[in-house]
Amino acid sequence: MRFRAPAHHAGVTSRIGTWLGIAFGLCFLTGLISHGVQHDWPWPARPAGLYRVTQGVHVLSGVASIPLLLAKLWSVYPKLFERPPVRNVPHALERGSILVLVAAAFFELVTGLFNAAQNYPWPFYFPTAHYAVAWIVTGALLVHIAVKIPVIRRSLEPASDERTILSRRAFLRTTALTAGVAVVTTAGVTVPWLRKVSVLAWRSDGALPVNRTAKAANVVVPPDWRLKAGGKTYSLAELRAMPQTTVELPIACVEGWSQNATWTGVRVADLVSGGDVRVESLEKDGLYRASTLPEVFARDPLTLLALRLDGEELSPDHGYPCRLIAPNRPGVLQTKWVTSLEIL
Ligand SMILES: Nc1nc2c(c(=O)[nH]1)N[C@H]1C(S)=C(S)[C@@H](COP(=O)(O)O)O[C@H]1N2
Ligand SMILES: [Mo]
Repeated sequence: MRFRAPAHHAGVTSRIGTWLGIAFGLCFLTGLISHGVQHDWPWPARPAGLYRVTQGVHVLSGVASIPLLLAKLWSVYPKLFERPPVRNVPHALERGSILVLVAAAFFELVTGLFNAAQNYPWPFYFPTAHYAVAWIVTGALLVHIAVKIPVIRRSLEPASDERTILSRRAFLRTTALTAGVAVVTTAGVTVPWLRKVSVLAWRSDGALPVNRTAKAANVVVPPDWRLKAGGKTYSLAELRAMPQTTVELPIACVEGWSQNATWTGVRVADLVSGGDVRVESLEKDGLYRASTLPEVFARDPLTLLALRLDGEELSPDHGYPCRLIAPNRPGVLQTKWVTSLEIL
C-alpha cells in the first residue's frame, strides 16, 4: 500500500468537509435571508437587531470558509491530479461536479471578500452574480455529499494506528485554529466587544462608517428643501417642532459591517400611514437612491425619519436634512437625504 500523509486521509477530508458544509449552509441560509429582505419577501420589523445578526453570521461564516476550503483542497489534492483524469462516465460526472463546486465556491468567497472591502474589479453586478452562483454551490454541494456518503461513513470510523490518529488530529486542530483566527480577527466589523482583537477588521474605529458620501452621491440640499409626506409638505423647522423620538438602532450594511447609533427624529407613522411607503431621496441616480418600507416597518414606533445622530444634527454624509432609520433592515435600505414619503 502507498503511503499517505495524514492530512490526505479520507477521515480528515470528511471532518473538514463537515465543518465546511456547516459554514456554507449557514452562509447560504443567511444570504438567502438578506436577498429576501431586499426583494420584498415577508420579513418582520422585530427583533430590531435580527438582520444585524444574520448578516454578521453570513460574513463570518464566509470568512471561516476560506481556510476550511483551502484545507479541504489540500487534504484531497493528490486525488485532484489523479491519472488517468477520467476513467468512465460516472467518474467523469463526479469529477466534473467537483470542478463546478470548487470553482463556484471560490467565486463566492472571493467576490464576497471583495464586496466586504467595497472593491468591485469586475463588470457584473455583484448581488445578482453572488446570489445566482450561491445556488450553483448549494446544488453541487448536495450532489457531492450524496455521492460521497458511503466514503464519509467509512472514513469517520476510528483509525487503529495511534501515530496516524495523532498527526491527523494535529492537522485538524491547525485547520480549526486557522478558521477561528480568521473569524476573530475580522469579527470586530460587526461584534463590538471583539473590536480590540479584530486587527484585520475593516471599518471598526468605533465611529459610524459612511458608505456613500454626499459628495459621491452628488447630493446638494436646496435652500427651499421641503419634505413631501402623505400629501403635505414640511420644512426642516416644522419637522423639528413635531414630537421627537430617540431610538438606538444599528446600521447593518450588507457588506458586513454593523454599528449601533442613537437616532432622534419624527416617527414615520406620524407622517404617513395606511400602507407600504416609498422613500425617495435627493440623489438623482444612485442604485440605492430610494427604497420601499413595508407597512409593518412604517407603523413600527422605532421607525424614524431621523434628524439627529448621537445627539447632533445629521451631517451631510449621514443624510442631512433627514434620513430613514428602521429596525431589522439592511443598511442599504436606510435611505439618506430623504425628500418624500408616499404611500404606495
Ligand atoms: N440615498 C442613499 N441612501 C443610502 C445609501 C445611498 O447610496 N444613497 N447607501 C445606503 C447604505 S449601503 C448604507 S450601509 C447606509 C449607511 O449609512 P451611513 O452612511 O449613515 O452609515 O446608508 C444607506 N442609505
Ligand atoms: Mo450598505
